[in-house]
Formats: sequence, structure tokens, C-alpha cells
Amino acid sequence: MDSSREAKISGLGRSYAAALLAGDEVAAELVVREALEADLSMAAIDDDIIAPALWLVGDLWERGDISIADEHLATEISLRVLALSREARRVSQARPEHRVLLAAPAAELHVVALRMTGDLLRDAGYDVVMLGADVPPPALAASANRHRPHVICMSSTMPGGGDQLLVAMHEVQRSWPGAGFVLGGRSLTSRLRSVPGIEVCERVTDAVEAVDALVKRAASN
Ligand code: B12
Repeated sequence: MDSSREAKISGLGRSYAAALLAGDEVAAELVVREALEADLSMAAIDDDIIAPALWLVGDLWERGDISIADEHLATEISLRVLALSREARRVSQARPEHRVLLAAPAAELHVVALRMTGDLLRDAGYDVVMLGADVPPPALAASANRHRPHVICMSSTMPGGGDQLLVAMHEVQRSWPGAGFVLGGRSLTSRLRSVPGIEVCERVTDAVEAVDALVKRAASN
């Protein structure tokens, strides 16, 4: 193993042990999420991060430095983190099987946020189809019918763009009703925020989570 990877794992291991000793489940979960993002396998997380932290907890308990309740809490946190990280792994492994189509509606030329979103989704493993700026509703509907995306992301900046999005989504639903929608941009109105099957994002950072949520919801229907 190269030394930077080794240093990364031992740093994560120390942070995970500290989280267990502090009884901080959220911090423990964040460490494991960071490990997953660093592409560590579940086996490496189990063997090199979680197990050593629990061994340390056991040693401290034996020496009387922490109580049996502290040891139980550390174990409970680890069991919960294991379940959550396996679910996160399952979701990320399923992403390449899901297609996301991205487009800006008719007359909309602002596409920087849309491109950022496409890159983030691609990096997260989704199969991305980028249509870009100024896509009229019939063309978007035809493309959705052809590419059969699970989710369509759209961005709208110009005034009146919210209505353009509603027209576009309506047209898509007639030819490809299976898609969920993730929307962003400064022209979005509160009307759009309350429509079921639509996720509205303030920031591109929220896109992967929003797409994951729609994919998960579709799978459970
Ligand atoms: C670059 C730019 C352009 C470029 C766009 C090039 C391109 N390829 O995208 C060009 C030159 C084409 C352009 C044209 C125009 N523009 Co312009 N443009 C801008 C500028 C400077 C930056 C926009 C940008 O890229 N921002 C960066 C991105 C990352 O941020 P964002 O879009 O705000 O997105 C954030 C969130 O909303 C969210 N988000 C947005 N979309 C999505 C989508 C998803 C799926 C998700 C998850 C999240 C998400 O995530 C981002 C943050 O993380 C803005 C200034 C500004 N204040 O925004 C003006 C601005 C948007 N433009 C403006 C105007 C007026 C115009 C023109 C009418 C100018 C003209 N007279 O021709 C035309 C209209 C073109 C059209 N029909 O669309 C106004 C809009 C005012 C308004 N809303 O009423 C602005 C605000 C400038 C201003 N202060 O007047 N523009």
C-alpha cells in the first residue's frame, strides 16, 4: 500500500476511534463517508478503521478507563454506521444503471450550473446525457422518449423560466412518464417547490442527493 493511502487510513482510523469515544454517531458516519469517497473498500473500512477502533474501546474498557455503557454505545454506533455505509455503497453501485438527462428550457442560455451538475452526477457514477441550452419542450420530450432517463435535471435563470419548466415537464410526462425531475436556478417559484416528484435544489452540491432520492423513490414504488 502506498504511504499516502496508509496515512489516510490511519488518520481516518484515529478520527473514527475519537468519534466512538465521544459517543458521536454523526462524526463516526462522516468518517466512514469520507472513507467511501476516498474509494476504500468496505473490507478495508471494516478491517482498518472500524475493527481497530473497537479493539481500542475494548482495551480502554478492560483497563477501567471507560465504562461498559461507553463500550456498548461504541458498538451500537458501529453497527448503525455499518448498515448506513452498506446502503450508501449499494446506492452508489446502482448509479451507472440509472440515466440522467440534463437540459435548459427554451430560450434559456445560462448553463454553467447545469454543466456543474452534469459533472458531479457523472463523477458520482450516473450515466449522464447533456442536452445543454435552449431545448424546446417537444425536443426535450422526444429526447426523453429516446434516452429513457430515470431523472431529468433542468436549470432556469431568466424571469418566467418557472413556467417554461412546467410546460417542459408536462410535455415530457406525455411521452416519458417515468422520469423524476431535479430543478435549480434563480427563476424557480414556490409553486414548483411543492409539486410531488420534483426535487428543487438551491446548490449544485445538492444534485447527487436529490437524484439518489428520486431513483430510490422510483425503485420502492
Ligand atoms: C454568464 C452569464 C451569462 C452568459 C451565459 C453563458 C452560459 N453558457 O451559461 C450569457 C452571456 C449567454 C448570458 C446572457 C444573458 N444574461 Co446572463 N448572466 C451570466 C452571469 C454573469 C453568470 C451566470 C452563472 O453562470 N452563474 C454561476 C452559476 C453556477 O450559478 P447559478 O446559475 O446562479 O446557479 C446556482 C443555483 O441557482 C443552483 N442551480 C442553478 N441551476 C441548477 C440546476 C440544477 C439541476 C441544480 C441541482 C442546481 C442549480 O446552483 C448554483 C449554485 O450552486 C449572471 C450573473 C449572476 N448573478 O448570476 C448573469 C445573469 C443571470 N444574466 C442576466 C441577463 C439579464 C442576461 C441577458 C438577458 C443579457 C442580454 N441582455 O442579452 C441574456 C439572456 C440569455 C438567455 N436568454 O438566457 C441577469 C438575469 C437577471 C434576471 N434573472 O432577471 C443576470 C443575473 C445578470 C444581472 N445581474 O443582470 N448571461
